[in-house]
Amino acid sequence: MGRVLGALGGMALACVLAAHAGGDAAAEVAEDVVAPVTMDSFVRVRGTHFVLEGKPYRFAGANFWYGAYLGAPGERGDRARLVAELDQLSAAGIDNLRVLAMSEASGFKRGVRPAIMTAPGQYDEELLQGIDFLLDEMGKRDMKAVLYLNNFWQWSGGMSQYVSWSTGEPVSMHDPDQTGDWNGFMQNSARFYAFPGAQALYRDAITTVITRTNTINGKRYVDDPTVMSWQLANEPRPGSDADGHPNFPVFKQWVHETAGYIRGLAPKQLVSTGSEGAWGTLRSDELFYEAHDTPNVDYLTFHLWPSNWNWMDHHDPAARLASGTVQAMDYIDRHIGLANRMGKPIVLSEFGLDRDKGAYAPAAGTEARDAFYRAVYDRVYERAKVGDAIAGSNFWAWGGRGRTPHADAMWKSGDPFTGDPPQEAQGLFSLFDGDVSTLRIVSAHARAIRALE
Ligand code: IFL
Repeated sequence: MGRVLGALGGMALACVLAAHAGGDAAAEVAEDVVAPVTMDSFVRVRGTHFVLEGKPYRFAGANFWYGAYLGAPGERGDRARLVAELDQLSAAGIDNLRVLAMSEASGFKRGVRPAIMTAPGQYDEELLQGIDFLLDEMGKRDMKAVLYLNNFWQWSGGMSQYVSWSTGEPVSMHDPDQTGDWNGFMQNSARFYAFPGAQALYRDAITTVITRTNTINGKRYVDDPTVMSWQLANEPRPGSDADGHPNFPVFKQWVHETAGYIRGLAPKQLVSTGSEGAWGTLRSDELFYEAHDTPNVDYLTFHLWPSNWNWMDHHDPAARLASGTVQAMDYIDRHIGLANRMGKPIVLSEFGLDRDKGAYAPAAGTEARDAFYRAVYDRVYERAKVGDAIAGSNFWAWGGRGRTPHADAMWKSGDPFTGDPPQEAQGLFSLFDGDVSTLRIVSAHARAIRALE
């Protein structure tokens, strides 16, 4: 359906999709002109750019960490919500979604429940079917998926849970939501890179997902052009800034070997790390560069978190908006410079800011956030326009119609999902379905970046 829909504008696209979902005559026509899957159908790297169907591929995307959870069958997921939100995203011009594709059952206070890996080497088939459904629906809308296969942070179990399985130590010993010790948590999470048992289990998880055949459409994941890229993890770090330096060599080796392993399984698709950039690599541009300077990593990623990094204030993002934006622009420029130097594309695969006055409610204003999104998109566009290595962005995060039922806004098992994972207040960085002004900014950027030659 790709080439046919590619020529249509946003609203027309939404109409065609609505018809397609209904299975009427319009859908039959669309089915008749399905383009054959060739290597051109996969996003590939050419120099510092992506190409798709012989043309540059530049995108405006979203983070949708729980997309696969919504895709699970029956009561386990919420397929009606997922379909409606994919339609809304697609109509807004968002064609690239970054999604969690593996989670591990853990005792973390703020870990997501249920998990895809229920015990070492055991998987919840219905949650895996959630990935199937998501990919199938994304494919119908010409969307591309970036799937991450692990997490440095606690909210999906992640690396710390593999450490726990290897050592027998309960994760509660290092749970930052209980101890408040983030450095201790990070150092413990980074032990993951060096444990052979943890690596064997992680590779089992990688293999389980990547070699899967989609139960909805019969496609092998490795043959599905909907998958643009596999990411090693969400925000993998060598350890804490204070104590992580000795871990750097093993971290770098892990990047190289894991990326190579994934490439061997999925040679038609791309491999990226999921890194935050220099901020997550011991605050060093050069170490970030060094960790990614392997032919097994196809492109670079970086993240931008001005309030988390204290360049702006969580409780009043307007207060230091101007100075924080200057720092943010510098961070963007430096990373594009590193990518130009390495000769690979780079993607800003997370950025976000709080609502006005740090509120969580969808009704609260987004003036500062809108200004920040605009500044980020303008810089991405300007740099892409002159041929620099920046290829796309994914805002953090799509909250859609998710709403917290709790006064403290903290997630509890069974609650609807929002863009904010369970360790954070629901609404902190979410872009909700009714955030009209922000969505308008995203859409305008999507149109502009796609129109670049
Ligand atoms: O929720 C966080 C997520 O774990 C991430 N980066 C920053 C987000 C907002 O704090 O990957």
